[in-house]
Amino acid sequence: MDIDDLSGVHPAWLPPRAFQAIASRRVAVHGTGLLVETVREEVGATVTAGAELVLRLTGEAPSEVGPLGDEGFALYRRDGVTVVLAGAPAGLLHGFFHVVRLGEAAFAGERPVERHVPAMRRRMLDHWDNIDVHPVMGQVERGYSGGSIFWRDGVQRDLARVRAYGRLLAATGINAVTLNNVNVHLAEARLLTDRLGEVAAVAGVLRPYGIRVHLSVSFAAPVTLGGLPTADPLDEGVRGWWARTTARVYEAIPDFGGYVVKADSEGQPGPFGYGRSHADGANALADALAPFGGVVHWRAFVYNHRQDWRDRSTDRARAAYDHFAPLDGTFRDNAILQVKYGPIDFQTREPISPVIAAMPATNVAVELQVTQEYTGQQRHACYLGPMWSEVLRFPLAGRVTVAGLARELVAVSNAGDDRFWTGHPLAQANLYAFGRLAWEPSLDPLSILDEWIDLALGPDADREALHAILDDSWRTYESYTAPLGVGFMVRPGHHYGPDVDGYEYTPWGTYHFADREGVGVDRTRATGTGFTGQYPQPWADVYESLERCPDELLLFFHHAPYDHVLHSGSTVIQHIYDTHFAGAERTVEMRRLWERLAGQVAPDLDARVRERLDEQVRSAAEWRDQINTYFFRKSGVPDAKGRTIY
Ligand code: GCW
Repeated sequence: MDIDDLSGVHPAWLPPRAFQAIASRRVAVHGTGLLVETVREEVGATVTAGAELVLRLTGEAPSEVGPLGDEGFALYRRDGVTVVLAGAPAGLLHGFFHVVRLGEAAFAGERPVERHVPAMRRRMLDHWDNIDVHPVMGQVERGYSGGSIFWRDGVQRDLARVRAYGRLLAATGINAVTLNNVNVHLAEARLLTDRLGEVAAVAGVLRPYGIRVHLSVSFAAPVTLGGLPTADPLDEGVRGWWARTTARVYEAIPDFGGYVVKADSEGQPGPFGYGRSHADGANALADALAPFGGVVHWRAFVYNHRQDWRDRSTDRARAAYDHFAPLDGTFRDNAILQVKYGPIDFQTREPISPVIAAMPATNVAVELQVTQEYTGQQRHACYLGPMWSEVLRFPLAGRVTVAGLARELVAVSNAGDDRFWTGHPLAQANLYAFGRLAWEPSLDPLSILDEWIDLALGPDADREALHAILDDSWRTYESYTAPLGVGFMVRPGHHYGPDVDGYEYTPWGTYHFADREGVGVDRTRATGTGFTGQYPQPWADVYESLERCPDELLLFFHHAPYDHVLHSGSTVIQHIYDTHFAGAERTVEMRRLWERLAGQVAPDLDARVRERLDEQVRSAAEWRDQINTYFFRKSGVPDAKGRTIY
């Protein structure tokens, strides 16, 4: 299949079937503007009289509706007419896709006025796409869905696929996309200057869907692209270069979103190289963007990746807080600190990053990972909605949740040029769920899954079987991989499959410290790295205490003896054995459940899911056997149930 030909591409959650309810009705669209035109195009023919669906752009919402802002909409149904009202074109587009999601339900009975306004002002997907194929990371860093939809082998691709992507994203509520990898190589760096035309072309294609384009830029760009002797953020020449370069970007793309920066992180250049703070660095770029209304997303993922494993005083988990919390209040308004949800790195289970609560005077974006780098790489079915929902609802600062503290939600996309978009067809649900949760973090992740099933797989697909496969799949994945929040234990480099000691003696700062007595990282204030002290109460004390610490995070915070009794009543070692046997067994059950979908979904999709589930079953057994054998050999404690451990 030619990948630029959309005919073979799965329609994901926008199949023609999803539009039936609208297509069979008389629709009126009132208003002007690019996004209103998009709605008109989606609707097809519109009428002026006798409409059963009215989509109206109006400055005025009914008095019982509060302000709708730039993107919100109101929906009601009275006297047989369904009405969507919006104050701005983007709101009308989101309202339209909401009606698509509702389907026939949008045209039933009466509906009181509902107000839908996004909780997060920016809902952004970052692509870790490279322009040239990177010798180690490939076309898309941590991409498991084929190639990039933007570039292939150094060249920009036909944009038909990008257009289809924009449409899919708009239908979930996404409004910003960063095109290129945060690890910026020279080819991507040049998107800012002589390759700007490529960015403008993508912006032109995504604009009708209400999506603004952002770029990852290199902090060293004034040197590498501008030929200046320094990239010192306080140097006048450097500031002038950013100002001029940014002005040219806005000449080409007036609604350009802004920059994303990974600085002083895993080898990327940054302000530390010039003896400056990260606020100095972020503010220099923020100042260049401010006249045009742009923003800089400055990543907090700053840590020492050249650590000595023998040194027990350095704790990677502490790094972001240690670097950034003292800078609270010194960032410009248009500088947004982008913080990974956990203190380490997108693990299957981590505590919430304490940075999110530590910077009340800073705009914070929380970053999630839709691409399943550490959660099965789209070979394992792992529905992440429940994890993200748990993260967003977590009361980190008194009663204030993560969703309440974050101004924005960002995630690394899992989409590529694969015919199902996401490699594993069931991983589409993750992309869909991210957009929906970013719009409304209080949504139930299992209802979101229902929406996706309805739209993407249709009414014939066995919903019960799909829920049985996916609802707990994140916890299942957790159960057969690294235990009790300790993280990693993956194969170095590509991060797929088990390798308990793979990172144990490396410089990366991700250790489990298993010995014959116990396992886990002592991050307490009393005897460990003191990381627990970065949390507000009650968490500082809850995590500090071996007794009070939640089971699922025990080994993140404590070096616990194998015979320590968990809240569940099991010991650490027996928990490891039990969960690994049960988790691997569960994947066999998932594989069996999929059989119920035979004949209910397209044959190519069916075949792809089977192939992936087979691999999941194989891989889960490998995880089980390696983890169980490792801990049996370390501890000498046999399985109480006498099962096979090698
Ligand atoms: O999870 C790690 C990945 C890197 C990635 C880095 C980051 C883009 O292994 O591939 O680099 O995080 O978030 O910057």
